Amino acid sequence: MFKNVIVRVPSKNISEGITSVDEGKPIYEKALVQHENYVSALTKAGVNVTVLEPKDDFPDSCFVEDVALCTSKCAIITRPGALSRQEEANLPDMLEALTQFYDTIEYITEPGTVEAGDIMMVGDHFYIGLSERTNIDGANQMIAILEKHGLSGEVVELSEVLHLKTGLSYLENNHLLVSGEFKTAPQFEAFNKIAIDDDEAYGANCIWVNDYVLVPKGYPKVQQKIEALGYNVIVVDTSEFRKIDGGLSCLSLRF
Ligand code: CIR
Repeated sequence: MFKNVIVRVPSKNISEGITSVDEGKPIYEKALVQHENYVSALTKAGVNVTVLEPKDDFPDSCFVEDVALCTSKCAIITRPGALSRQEEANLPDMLEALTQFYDTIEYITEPGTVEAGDIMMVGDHFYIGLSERTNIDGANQMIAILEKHGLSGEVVELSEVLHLKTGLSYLENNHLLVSGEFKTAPQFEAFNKIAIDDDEAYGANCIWVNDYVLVPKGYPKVQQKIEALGYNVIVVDTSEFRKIDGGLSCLSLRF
């Protein structure tokens, strides 16, 4: 069960967020409304939501998932691989928020880089994607911290997507949404894999929150497959975040 979630209101400069797609720039006012609806969906799923103030100097700062990993034992502040995002991890209000919930805060340090969008939690085990944002030094630091707290981690190579969880979502009960390169990855053989078609690949980024699953709007085949597993689905429009490579998981820390 998740009890708590931390989110950050989108920056006025969200249109300047990093992107790899050519889908136009996010419209700030629309992003704000979509973010409010996201918070409402989380509230419906029964979690307590801490909403941090926007940070206009950081166009990507609504994607709080990348700046910390929240485990059952400690929170780990990351060191993002994207230079324009590195200071997001040091914003004092995030540290303050985490300190309210955690006695132990750990840190990834130079030359390690980690964006926690690359980390998927499965119980006490954490899969850590090696990407353009998360390097092996960062992954090894993360594994050492996890092991120090009685948890475990392993690395996963990835090449096609931005972050590990761009293409994978763990829905608990051994159910794993998989798209693209992860459909055949040997590390995920033991899961009940739910394969997502390439034309709905963005829909592979869903979030499980206490038997609800939040699914992005516009991915009917993904929605149907998740409903068939017996989950209550809440559909959330993320069109503005998609324009800068962001999805449902990226917008929150859940713990
Ligand atoms: C970035 O490129 O860093 C942002 N525009 C998108 C971050 C998405 N975060 C995530 O997948 N966890």
